[in-house]
Amino acid sequence: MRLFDFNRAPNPRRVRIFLAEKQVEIPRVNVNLFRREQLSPAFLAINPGGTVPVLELDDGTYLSECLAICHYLEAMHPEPALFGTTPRQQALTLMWANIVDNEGMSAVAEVLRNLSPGFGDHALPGPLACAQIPALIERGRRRAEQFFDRVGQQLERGPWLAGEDYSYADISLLVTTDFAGWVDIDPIRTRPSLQRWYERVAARPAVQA
Ligand SMILES: N[C@@H](CCC(=O)N[C@@H](CS)C(=O)NCC(=O)O)C(=O)O
Repeated sequence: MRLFDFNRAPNPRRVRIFLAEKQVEIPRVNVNLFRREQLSPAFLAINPGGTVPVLELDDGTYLSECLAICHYLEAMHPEPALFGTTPRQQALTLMWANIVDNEGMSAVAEVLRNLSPGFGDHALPGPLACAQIPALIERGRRRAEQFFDRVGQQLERGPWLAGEDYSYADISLLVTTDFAGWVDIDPIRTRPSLQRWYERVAARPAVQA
């Protein structure tokens, strides 16, 4: 098993934190996104989507998408449970994980990818050349603020995003919250519940991964 990774990128960080919580180590292959190695023919043969992380299984299967990778790792290493242990907790974890991806991570990425000169002809991940649209910067900021309001409200109801237990959804939210800092969004400053949650998660050694 090998993990195709890039240590500066937020999405692979979700898998690295997940592995650290499980205290599992696997070999890593560095794919340098700054040099666009993800768009090389060799890497596109592994993941036509041109993104990291990718988990290579021993039978040669390649898994992309953090959610699928972490779900697989959970099945292989059930302790500690990070996707819930009851049908209700499992469903809530997936629900919030999806909300974080669709509303949070994608909003912050929308800002960064339409703002940063490094993404000039590459405003969407993948092999398709794609120009930036400056109007999406402000739209992304508004989407991100709305997302952080939503998770802030959820965290007023309980300690962790998906309910009683720390889960994959919290890992995803932590990575998204830190990622927001890349575009000068500070979600915790004005949201006390998010700030309290952030302090709890940031104290976990695994988040250094
Ligand atoms: N939905 C994917 C997103 C993966 C993704 O977007 N990864 C970024 C790094 S954070 C990437 O590889 N970008 C490549 C690019 O921008 O070309 C997942 O969950 O793994």
